Amino acid sequence: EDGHQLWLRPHASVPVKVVGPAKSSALLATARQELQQGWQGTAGATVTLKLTKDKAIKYDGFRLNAQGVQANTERGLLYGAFGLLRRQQTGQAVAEEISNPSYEYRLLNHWDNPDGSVERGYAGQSIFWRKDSSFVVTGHDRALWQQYARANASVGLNGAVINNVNSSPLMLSAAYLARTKAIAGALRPYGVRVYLAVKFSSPALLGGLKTSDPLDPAVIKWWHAKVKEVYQQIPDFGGFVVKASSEGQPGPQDYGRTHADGANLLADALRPYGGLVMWRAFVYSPSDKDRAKQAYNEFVPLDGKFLDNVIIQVKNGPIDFQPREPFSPLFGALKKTAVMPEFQITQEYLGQAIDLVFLAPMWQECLRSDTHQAGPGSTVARCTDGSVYAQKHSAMAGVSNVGLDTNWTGHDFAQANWYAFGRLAWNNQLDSRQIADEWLKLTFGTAAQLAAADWDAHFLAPMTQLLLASREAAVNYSMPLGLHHIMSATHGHYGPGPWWGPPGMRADWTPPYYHQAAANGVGFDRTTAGSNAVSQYHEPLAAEFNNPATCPDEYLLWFHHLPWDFKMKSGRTLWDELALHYDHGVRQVRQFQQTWDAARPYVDAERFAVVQNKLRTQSGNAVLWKDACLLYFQQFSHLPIPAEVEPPMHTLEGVIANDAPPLRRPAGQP
Ligand code: BDP
Repeated sequence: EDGHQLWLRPHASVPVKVVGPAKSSALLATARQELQQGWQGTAGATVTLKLTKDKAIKYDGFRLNAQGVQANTERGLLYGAFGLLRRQQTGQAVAEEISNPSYEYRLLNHWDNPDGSVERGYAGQSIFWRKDSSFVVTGHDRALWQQYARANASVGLNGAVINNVNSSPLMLSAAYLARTKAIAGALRPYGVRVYLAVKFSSPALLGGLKTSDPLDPAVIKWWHAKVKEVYQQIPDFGGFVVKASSEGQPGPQDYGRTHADGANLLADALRPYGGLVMWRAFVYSPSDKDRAKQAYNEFVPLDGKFLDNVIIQVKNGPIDFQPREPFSPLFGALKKTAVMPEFQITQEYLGQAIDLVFLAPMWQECLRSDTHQAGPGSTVARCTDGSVYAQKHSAMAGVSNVGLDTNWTGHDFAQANWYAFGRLAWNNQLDSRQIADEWLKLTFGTAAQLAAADWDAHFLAPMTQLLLASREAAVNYSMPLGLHHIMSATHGHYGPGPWWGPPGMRADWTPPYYHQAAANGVGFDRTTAGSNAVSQYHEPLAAEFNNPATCPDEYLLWFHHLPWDFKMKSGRTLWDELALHYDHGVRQVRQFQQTWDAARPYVDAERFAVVQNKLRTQSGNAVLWKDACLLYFQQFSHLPIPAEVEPPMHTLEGVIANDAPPLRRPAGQP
């Protein structure tokens, strides 16, 4: 059991007769095949796939009933087939129901580079690109892409951006477009469209033009011709994702133009073909006093200036995929522009492929946050799915954790995050508990186990608890009470680094900028007396966040700089509370180890051993975080670590020495 089958493990199926529309297509063939190889219902039953024009069905949604699946699109029939099978495999009754996706476009973003490496990838090299790229597409490539597409389709994902947002202009060259076309061909039968991340300066870098100024006629002509070339190769191409004027990437601002000028140039070229522009709002410059405010400041004045096939892609929080951030204030604030959430499935800041962290609760927290922008109930989910503001298109993106590793995601349990992302993009109201329950059943449960009396009590229930608690545990042992961005960059964002900051490094890339620890306290003052980032939130949130007495503990040090002896809602001091949170995180991971050990009889030996080992490393990581952060902050607080807290097993000097960049010795020397 190497995990390669994901949540789609083969089940002993019974015969079924699938009756479909007269016309044949690759998508319909896929739907039929899935039903035939996975059917668990009545043996010999007839399932009808029917294309309809049903107003109650939205986008690629479907209607299920005893007769089969009805949908307005072929994709809908495929999703209905998978929906039916999932209900059978997880023991849910199939009742008459309509299932509509919350978002029209549900995409993975792959941060894959043309040389086959994956930025922030922890599961091996890219499944799409290879360093040796002779551009030969092998049978193995195609098979893998198809398995990948099938997994996406099974959870309703319908798009894949197959290269890094830190994009290479090469992606739009003929050789790369040819491979992109081959990838598109493998994904198409599963309803997954390909998209590309493009570099804004491609006209100059690839096209040899003197400029990439979005208002320059030659540049406009170049993009129109390029887009035409792309659609000649890939008629159902999805569109472009752009990271512009951010972290060294070129953008319209290099030419004195706005994000709207840049996005609209591309949108205009894509529009005749039905293509989209997903323009990222992850922008910040080294100069500003509070990085958390920058995206809002840049984009709110442009509201209404974007063409209707532009969607602004906004990370869940205002900084950068931290273990916990309040929602980005752009959600709900852009009222005349389509906005889509971007989540990070790959666990850059949440333990990578080592720590077991189920991210559905984190995404649910963001989606359910009430922005109040159009009155109470204007949640992030509703502000982005078209319920609150009329927007032509809606979408959600997740930065993928997939690589060439046999189990796809590095950690067997990281598969759950891929699964969860797809399920939430389909239904942004879905509860994390249900997602955990489904995934565990599909990934670990055999038919016999699902039927056995002890499986629920001894495996499913404790493991569901573990999954649901795992994200809060990670917050507790790494960045509790609103702390953020205090990881070390020495080891690629894994592990603590509140001290981190090589000489000359820009301040907003270093932890001390974010935690502001000093003798007088800790935390980033974003109140009206500080950076005033609170004012970017709609009332009553601005007032609630602004006051430490009403600000939720989860966001306390995000919005406030408070003295070490600040009295918390619990009655304890801030220092004690911080120490207890770190300690609690460590204890939670130890509990996870015990839960997993007790699950041994219900898990195959292979996956059991791998996960057990990873939990051991995670446990050590949690202790390291706790010790490092408490000892580091203690230098400023000068307060004793509370007696209930496990005493540090590291020294601060030791941890910092270990965080130094690896020694580089000349080759051939010891
Ligand atoms: C940061 C990552 C960086 C990405 C960036 C982005 O560290 O590798 O390029 O996000 O989203 O979190 O553009």
